[in-house]
Amino acid sequence: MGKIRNIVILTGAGVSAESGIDTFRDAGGLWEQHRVEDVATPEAFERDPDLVLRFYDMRREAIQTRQPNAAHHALARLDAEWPGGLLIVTQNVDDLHERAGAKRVLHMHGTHLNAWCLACDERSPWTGALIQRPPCPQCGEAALRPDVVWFGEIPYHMDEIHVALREADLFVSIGTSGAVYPAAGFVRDARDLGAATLELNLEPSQGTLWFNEARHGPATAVVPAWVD
Ligand code: BV8
Repeated sequence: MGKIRNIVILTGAGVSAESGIDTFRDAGGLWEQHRVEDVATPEAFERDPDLVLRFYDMRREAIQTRQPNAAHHALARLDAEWPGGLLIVTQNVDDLHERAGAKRVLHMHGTHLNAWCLACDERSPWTGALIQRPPCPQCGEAALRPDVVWFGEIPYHMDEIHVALREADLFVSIGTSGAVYPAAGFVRDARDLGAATLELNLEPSQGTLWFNEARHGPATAVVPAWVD
């Protein structure tokens, strides 16, 4: 990779698909006959907390029984070996990048590992089913929600992400449909700021025309081929 010094990698549900974690589109975007966009919102949590907590308990259970795949391992190798700047910005709430050994990872939509207390505003490890209303380890109140970013909520780490995009020489998008903002807009930011852009995805994403290059196929094939 010629004059590439700093790389920003955006990953979505497609990078974990071959680990057996449903993407949002594969599940038909449905949960108990609700559209995911209608379940992953503060309004849904307000209206029917049990439905939302059941959804996240199920997602957390599924993640805990899955393993990183060859795409996660290839990205972890790149992270360990790349001498320049490298940042993996993931939209995923699973921790498969970290479990493959990646270090420079930011979860812009939060993570299934933590719960967030609506009484004391503290985060703590999410240890048991939230549907059981466990007491917050910090304040004891039964007011825990998943520490994930719902639709209409502000993603985490946006400042760090914009700094990394400004310094990026290469922006790579892996396993994302480009349906959800602001993540779906990063390719345009990177391109406007002079980075080369590459899409690695099973099929063309909604933003595919913004990429200089696109390689389509399963992540466990196209990501190691690109890294190695
Ligand atoms: C924000 C966490 C303001 C929880 C998620 C009206 C009202 C309110 C908001 C909006 C509105 N209209 C638009 C918006 C903005 C909204 C949005 O974009 N809505 C969409 C539906 C139009 N966004 C927000 O609300 C965001 N917040 O805008 O705040 C703001 C913004 C900036 C700065 C300040 C303030 C918050 C969005 C975050 C929502 N939370 N997740 C949870 O996970 O449960 S989003 C969730 O869905 C995922 O995290 C992920 O990001 C998204 C799904 O996207 P993908 O990861 O791409 O997954 P998908 O299934 O769609 O695609 C999979 C891809 O993989 C496919 O392309 C497929 O081909 C490919 N694939 C499949 N298998 C493989 C593969 N590729 C390779 N190999 C394979 N084997």
